[in-house]
This record gives sequence, C-alpha cells and structure tokens, in this order.
Amino acid sequence: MSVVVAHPYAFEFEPDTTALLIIDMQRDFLEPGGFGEMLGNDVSQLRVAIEPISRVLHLFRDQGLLVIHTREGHRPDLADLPPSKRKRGNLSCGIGDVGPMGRILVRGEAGHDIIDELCPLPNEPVIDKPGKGSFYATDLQTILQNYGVKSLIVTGVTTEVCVHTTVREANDRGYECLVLTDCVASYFPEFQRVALAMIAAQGGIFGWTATSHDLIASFEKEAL
Ligand code: TIU
Repeated sequence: MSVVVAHPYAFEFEPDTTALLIIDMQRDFLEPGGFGEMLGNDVSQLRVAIEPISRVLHLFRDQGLLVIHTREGHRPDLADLPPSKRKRGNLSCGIGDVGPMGRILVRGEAGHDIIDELCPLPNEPVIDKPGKGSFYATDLQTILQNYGVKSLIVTGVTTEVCVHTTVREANDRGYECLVLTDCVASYFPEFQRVALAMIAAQGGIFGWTATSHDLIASFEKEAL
C-alpha cells in the first residue's frame, strides 16, 4: 500500500490497481488557434501543467503502471455533437469549423490530438469523449474494470470543466480520485483555486488533492 500526503487526509492506494488519467492535453486547448483560444482564453495559462504531468507520466511508465489519455472531440460528420454544444458561445469559428490546426475539436485533425510532450505510447489507451466527463458515452469504465482499477491519479485540463466533471463521474462510480494540484490547470486562476478546494472539502467529498511531488515521494518511500 502506498500513502501520499494529501488533503483532506492521507491518500492510500495500491499502484497495481491505480491508473494515471491524463485529461484532454490536446493542442486545441493548449496551443494558439484551437478551441480554447476561440472561446476567448489565454492558452498559455494551461502550459504550466505540462512539465509536472510529464514527470508523473514517466514515473508511471518506468513502474509499468497503467496510463490512460482522453481527448475531447467529435466525429468528422459531427453526428455526436449536440446542436446545443455547437451553438454555445456564438463563435465565428467553433466546433467543426476550419481553424489554423484543422477543424476545431474534430477527431483526426492536428488540433484535436495530444501535444507532442505527452504523446501516448501504443500500449496506453486513448479515450475519445464527446463531452466534458470522461465516462459519458465512452468505454472508460469497461477499460478500468478490465484492468481492475480502483484508484485514479487525475491530471489534465481544464480543472473546473473536464477534470471536475470526470472526478464527479468517477466518484459516483466508486473510484478513489487523487487530483494532482500542479498537474491540472485552468484558464482562470480563481477557478483553479476554488475547484481544487471543492474536491477536498467536506472530508473529501469528491476525492483528494496533493502535489505531484508528494505523489512521487510516496513511490520513492515505497522503493526504500
Ligand atoms: N473550456 C474549458 O475550460 N474546457 C473545455 O471546454 N474542455 C475541457 O476542459 N477539456
């Protein structure tokens, strides 16, 4: 059993029944010309999470542990795109339209893919999701069950949108979630702070929070 110093109290997990979940680290959210920028956001706000996620990703790979990536996006025919989502924001260039990195948030386009720094390995499942949550209309739960996963180390973007929705979905399905505070990011510093506080409040109502340093320290302690 590994133990991480966390909020609101220590997070205990078995590495063999734990997966690292990396949510939506796509060019469309992290690079200029994508969906995030079309929504009016400063995408540079999210890039602080890349290096800490990369450190945790390499730790999981070195230990032979499960890594799962997600991508938000839609079929090229947009048949899985709710008209409400397409209209939201009154964007002049929105989901399905052609932007500098190809069609915005459409599977197979350059903007939809994961950034080079965190490129998945062939043995790491990539979940394509049409919504904010990683469980809705995906096979994530089936994959977690098949691998015997009980705990999730959660990273990615954005903290108050896809990360929060996923943690809430996971919590209701019985998974224990540890959200790494320096491995998630928001376009809005205030939302980052409050979204993380909401997870660990009320005795850990949705899960736990800790830094990537505390998670890495727990592996180093285990190795002694
Ligand atoms: N807009 C925003 O903050 N997020 C999203 O649209 N998707 C994810 O969080 N991945």
